Amino acid sequence: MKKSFLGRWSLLLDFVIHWVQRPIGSLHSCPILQVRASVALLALSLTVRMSAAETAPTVPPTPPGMVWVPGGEFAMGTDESEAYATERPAHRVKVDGFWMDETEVTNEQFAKFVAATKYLTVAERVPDWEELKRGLPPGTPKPSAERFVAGSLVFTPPKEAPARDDFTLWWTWTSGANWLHPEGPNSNLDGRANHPVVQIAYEDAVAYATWAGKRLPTEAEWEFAARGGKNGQRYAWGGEFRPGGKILANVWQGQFPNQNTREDGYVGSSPVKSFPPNGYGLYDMIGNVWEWCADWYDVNQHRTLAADPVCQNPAGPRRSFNPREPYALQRVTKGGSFLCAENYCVNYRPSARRGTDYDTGMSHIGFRCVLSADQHNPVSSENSK
Ligand SMILES: [Ca+2]
Repeated sequence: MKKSFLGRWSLLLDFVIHWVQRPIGSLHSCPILQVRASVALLALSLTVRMSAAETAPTVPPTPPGMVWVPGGEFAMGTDESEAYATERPAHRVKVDGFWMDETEVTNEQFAKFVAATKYLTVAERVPDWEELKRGLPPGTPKPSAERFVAGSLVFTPPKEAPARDDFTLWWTWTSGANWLHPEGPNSNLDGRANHPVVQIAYEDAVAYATWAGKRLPTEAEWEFAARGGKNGQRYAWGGEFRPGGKILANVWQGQFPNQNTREDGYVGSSPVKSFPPNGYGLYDMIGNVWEWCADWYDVNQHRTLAADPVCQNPAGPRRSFNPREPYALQRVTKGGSFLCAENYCVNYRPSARRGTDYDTGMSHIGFRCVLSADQHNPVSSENSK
């Protein structure tokens, strides 16, 4: 291609030079020559443009609802002493560019997937004991049959400040809770079409992503994207939690878990895009709902990766490891949610990370998808419009 471009270029250049080098007077005085010179210059211009088009790299069109995250090297995690131990230390990581959903997957989008595939989420299925006991200490007795009902975990705020820090005081296993009934059988999605879908287990998120022709982000991709180009900053928007007093993400205001002042306008989830986007044009990376990542969760993962000068596209550990829940099989979730409060869990930071049981949906966990540059497939990604 390059050779033919140069060949045409030199032929046309010779042609133009031939005419331009003729006496100016003759060009001006002879209309025929003026026309020939104009044609030559036009042909040259067209050829240069055509050749540029031939040699330019093919840039695929932006998939609907996604933005391009350019990739690069950054400090993943943090060295801040007040951050949780599992976020430390900061270490160098490089990720390739990728496409990312600009918002969390919404109820409306998830409904299209279910309508097309008849998919039944984990929370809608009766639990399988064989599957369930994989995440329990060996020898755990099988619960009675009446405990085996489809359901999920729902946030149920206590009326008073709890006497102890025990999440079982505000999380309730609720029969009939699922993505269509996020707070239990008496709740529904009325007015929440553009809220993030919740009560989604890891395998539900993977099933949706596969249908959409996409995948879940790695933790490194997610964190790089959440930082929005503001690398090394505590928050996705800079160094201050509330710059100028402004609330920039859907998190909890008031005393968690019993008092929500609703200062940001929301007690629960908010419609996607209710808060400003980050530097890459991504909405609600911080707050609203936690987001599944592809990686297994290992509390020591950052310490392990810090041994590498620059870790390229890390895809997570080979298995889950969390000494606080040694039998749990956990995947990484990121970004915090509408339940993250200053007085309780300050997880509304890009470096924050936690492990979530892979088979558990909760009323504050959702997801979004990504697409590698070389996986871009405009046909299959049409599914998630
Ligand atoms: Ca989020």
